[in-house]
This record gives sequence, structure tokens and C-alpha cells, in this order.
Amino acid sequence: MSNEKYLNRILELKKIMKNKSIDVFLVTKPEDKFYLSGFVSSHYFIILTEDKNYLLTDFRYFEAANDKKDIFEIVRIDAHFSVFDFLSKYDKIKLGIGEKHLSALEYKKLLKQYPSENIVGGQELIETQRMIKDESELQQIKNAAEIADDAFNHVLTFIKPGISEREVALELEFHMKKQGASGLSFDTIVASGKRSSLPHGAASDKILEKGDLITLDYGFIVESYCSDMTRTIALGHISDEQKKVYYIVKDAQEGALKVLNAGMEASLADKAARDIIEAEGFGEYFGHGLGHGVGLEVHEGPRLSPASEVILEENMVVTVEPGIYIPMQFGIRIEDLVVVTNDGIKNFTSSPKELIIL
Ligand SMILES: [Mn+2]
Repeated sequence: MSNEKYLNRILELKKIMKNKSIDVFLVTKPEDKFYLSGFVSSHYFIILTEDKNYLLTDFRYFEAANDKKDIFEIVRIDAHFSVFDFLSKYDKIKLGIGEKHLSALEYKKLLKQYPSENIVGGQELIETQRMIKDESELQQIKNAAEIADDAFNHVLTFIKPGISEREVALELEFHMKKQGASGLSFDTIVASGKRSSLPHGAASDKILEKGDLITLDYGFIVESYCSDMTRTIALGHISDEQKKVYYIVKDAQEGALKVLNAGMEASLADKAARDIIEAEGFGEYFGHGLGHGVGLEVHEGPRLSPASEVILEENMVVTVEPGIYIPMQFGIRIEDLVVVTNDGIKNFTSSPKELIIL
């Protein structure tokens, strides 16, 4: 595959480094490294300077790293020559680090080489860059979302009273792997009956019973990109109150989708959904933000929450997932994965939202 897109990302990052007077950037976080190189290895570092790009790795990955030699100078590290030894040739510089990922041990080693005021956090620079997806990323996220839709369709034929939440999760996961997914975006959530009031109730041994609401929240990784979706369905008869709450969540979710647009404040997207839920008197039961960015990580920028200060831009990929959770009773969440455009959104999730009663 062409390395051109990685080179373009590096050049873009270098402009931002220059603005922030960062001379050398040590990239350590796996998703950041992958974003800048496409290289897969359990042990490597990327170091960017004004005019050079280095990829440092050990014997195990040295040969594979040759694929990247049109972008990077490949440097071999080992027990006698570490990334810190390599950095020692850079004196009196401002060093950018990925401060949310670097370990305390690594930081202490850097402090032996540079005064603390010369080490600056640069994580946000790459995170900001990663928020806007290019065409290839959009396509990969769309593929991951399609497999998730397909798995939902499939699991509807499988869910019945008497099986456990864990069996439902396994069926979803088995199906998606057959469709080409490499892994899970996160531990599959299957939360039924009273457990549905737990927003992140991972699948348990609880047996599905008639009258349960079941929240299915899951996502799959396809070619390194994640998807994320949620549907809540009913098994047998549910109460009028539960139906009412279901349609409030659906209205809130669709209300937010209607207003989402490039140029709007992310906090206002949250507000659009929150206002609908509050007006119905359930505000206190919607205790999380409306959504989050999705890409190489299932939770990344931008956040759609009351506190978010981000202005939405074209080609940001976000979830829209309001919920109402009534403790010890039940919970309902509906989540789509969408891309923000200058003309509203494109929805990557196509599973139905009318209440499904099995
Ligand atoms: Mn989500």
C-alpha cells in the first residue's frame, strides 16, 4: 500500500510542531504511531525532527520495517542501544511527547537528558489531527459499521428466553469475525432486564427472560478502525412506561442527528438531545455525554458533551447515543455512528430504530 498518506500526515504534524516550537517529537502511543506510519509492531518508536523521520525498532521487526523506508530512516534498537541513547544526540531541544501514554519510568529517563521545562506534552496535537478522517479512514469505519449492522440482524434470529447474555455476546462476536473483523472495539455489552440500567453492563451469565429490555452495545475492528453501535430491544411484553421511555430516547437521538452539522459547537449537539430528555422529566437519568469520536480508538476526540469546547468539522466521525437509565429498573440507549458533513450527517449505522419486540 502506498505510504504517501502517512507522509502527508507527518508533514501536517510537522507544521503544527513548528507552530509550537517543538524541535523533536517522540511518538509512543500505538494508535498515534500507526496513524503516522501504518506500521504494525509491538515494539517501535517514531521520532520526528524538522527534517528527518525515524522509525526505531528491534531485530524482530527490523526487516518488516523496510516497507517504510521511503518515509523513515529505520534505526535498530536493542538492549545496548535504546531510544534514549538515540535521543542523546539531540541536545538543548524542546522535546514533544505523548504525555497520556508515556510511562513514568520513561519520563524519568527523559528527565535525565532534558530539563523538565524542555519536555512538552504533544498528545493533543496528534489527537486533534486524528479527529478529521480522510477518505480511506471513512471507508474503513463504514466497513466496520456495516459488519456491526449485519451482526445485529443476525443476532435477532438468535435471541430467545433461556439463553445467557454471554451467549448473545459470543454469537455477535462469532458472526462478526466470520465477516472479516479482526477483533472487538471493546468488551461487548449485553445488559438485560434490571441490568440494562447499567450503561456499561458487560455481558454476564444472566439468563434472558420474557419482559426483559436488552441493550446491545458493541463494535468491531476492521483493518484497525473501530465501529460502535447500540440498540435496545424487548423480549416479549414490556410496560407502557418502558415503551414511552424508549420513544423519548429515540426522539432525542433523532433530534440530535437532525441538528448535527459541520460548524456547530459539539456541546449544542449534546444539548439538542438533552433538552428533549429533560423536557420529558428524565434529565437526571441521562448521566453521560451524547457521544464521542471513533477511529483507530473507539473513544477519541471530539467529545459531544455539555463541557465540550470543540467546533464540529467536516469528516469528524462521532457516535450519537443518548440514553435513559432508571436504577434497579431498566435502561435504554440508541447509538448510531455518523460522519459530520457540511450538509448534516451521513449515517454509517442502518439498523432499525423502531422498537423491536421479539
Ligand atoms: Mn459509544
